Amino acid sequence: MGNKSSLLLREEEIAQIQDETGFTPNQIERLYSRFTSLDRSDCGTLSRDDFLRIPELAINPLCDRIVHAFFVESSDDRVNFRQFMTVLARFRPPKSSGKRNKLNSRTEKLRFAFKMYDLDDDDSISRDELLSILHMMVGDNISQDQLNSIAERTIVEADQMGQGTISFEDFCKALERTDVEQKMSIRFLN
Ligand SMILES: [Ca+2]
Repeated sequence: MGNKSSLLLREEEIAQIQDETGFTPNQIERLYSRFTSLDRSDCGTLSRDDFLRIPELAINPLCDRIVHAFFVESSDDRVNFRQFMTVLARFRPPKSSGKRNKLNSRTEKLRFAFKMYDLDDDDSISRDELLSILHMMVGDNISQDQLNSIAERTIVEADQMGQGTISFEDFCKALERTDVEQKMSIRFLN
């Protein structure tokens, strides 16, 4: 049930979120209506289960990791609208409408992608972490031996320090020629 009117965004909240994320007020209101439709219990926050009701997300093989990214800064396993917008801000195209903002810079996009791989949050990607992400992406379509050799080769190619793991610097270097800004952008309607 809940009282829908208490869930309306106030103007100062819109201004604050606009300032923090660079989204336009119009985009913020549209995303807020998406947010409230996912919030089945009308409590102003989302649970992991609420996220799983986004069909595009539920079919993504990296769904768990993506959902996890929304909860990194949450202490109680719930995500409020501002936290939700801060994560989405990383997917704004670099030259989108709205204010300039550092959240959608190349470095922030790379940092976000890096964290998807770094399952134990120790700031490096180990061979096992790489393997488990590869496994999530391809499922059983590729044999374990082939996955092992892909992981091995990726580490050898990316690892500049010879530590057998991929640091954030290695990761950026390996993706130097990749158009991360485009690949990690979502067009949000204005
Ligand atoms: Ca790690």
